[in-house]
This record gives sequence, C-alpha cells and structure tokens, in this order.
Amino acid sequence: MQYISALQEFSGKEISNFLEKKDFEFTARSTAELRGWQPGDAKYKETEDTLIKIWDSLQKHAKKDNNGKVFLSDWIATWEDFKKNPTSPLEWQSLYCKYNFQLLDYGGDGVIDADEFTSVQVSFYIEERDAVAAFKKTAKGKPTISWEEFRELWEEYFNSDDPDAPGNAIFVTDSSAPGEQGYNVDIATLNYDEK
Ligand SMILES: [Ca+2]
Repeated sequence: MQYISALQEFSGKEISNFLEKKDFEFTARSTAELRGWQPGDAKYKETEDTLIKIWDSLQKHAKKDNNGKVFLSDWIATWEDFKKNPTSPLEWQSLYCKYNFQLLDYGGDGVIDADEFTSVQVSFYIEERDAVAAFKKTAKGKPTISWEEFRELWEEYFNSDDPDAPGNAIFVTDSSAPGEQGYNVDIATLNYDEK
C-alpha cells in the first residue's frame, strides 16, 4: 500500500489514520533540523510555507469537515483520483512531489545522487543497505536522478502496482519493520493515535 508509506512521511514512524496541520508543521521542523536550517532562515520559511500550502490544498480537496483532520480514507481517495487521471495531479500533489525532490536533492544542485538519497532515507530510520538498493533501482543504474525523471518515478510510484517498477522504490520501506514489507498494512487494523 504505497499511499500509507507516503502518509507516514508526515506522521513519523507511527502509522496514524489521519493527518492534521501540526503533522505538516512537525515535518517542516524535522526537515529544517535535518538540513541544519535555523528558524528565520529563508529555506526554513520556504519549506514551511510549501508544507502548509500542501496541507491547505489537501484539506480543501478532502472536502469534509472533520475538525481539521484528513482521514486515511480521504488521503487514499485523492490518490485513487490521481490514478484515474495521472496527467492531472492536484495542486497539493504537485507541491508534495516538488517538496520530496528538494528534500532528496540535499545539496540543491538540481539532481539527486546516491549519497543524498541514502543520507536522507537513513535520517528517516531506513537501513542504509535498503536505501542504497532503492537508489540503484530508482536511478536505473545511472549516477543521478533529475527532476524530470523524479516526476516520472513519482507518477509510477502512485500509479503502478508492479512491485519491481523503479518508481516503487522512491519511498523506501524498512525491511526490518514487521508488517511494512510488501506494503501489506491492513487499513482496517489502524487505530487512532493519541495526538
Ligand atoms: Ca544534488
């Protein structure tokens, strides 16, 4: 279930069945920490603005008054819509794609290399060997991934059911974590967390 791995990017290691604004604020803070930005730095502000824009657009699309929460079912529904119409991503999906590219392009030179990919994944608690293997797969043997290539991989990640598709290695899963390998998380068993 690729949508759940993407959602976990916002809610940390815990699987939660809803998202709220503070998850995006938390992601902005942890991204800044990862990149060594201080509050007040332009990059910090830019990242925070992007994440809040993603949240606002996502919440607007979910169209349900759920006390400031977007539930997993709505999150999945928006990706199912994307799957039906992959050439027309929603605004928040495009922003989210760009945010992920910028996160992985650690040095900011416009391409993602193996060291950048691996170090960012490791900072999200992924085993280094899994990250290295995932980069080889996503980059298709090349030394870097460009923005154009990343956009194609992104579309493939959300729209291809083929586990061997290169795009399906963008969000690396932790091979040592029970229940996550093969994306076999059962949505029905997800519980509310205590946030
Ligand atoms: Ca780079």
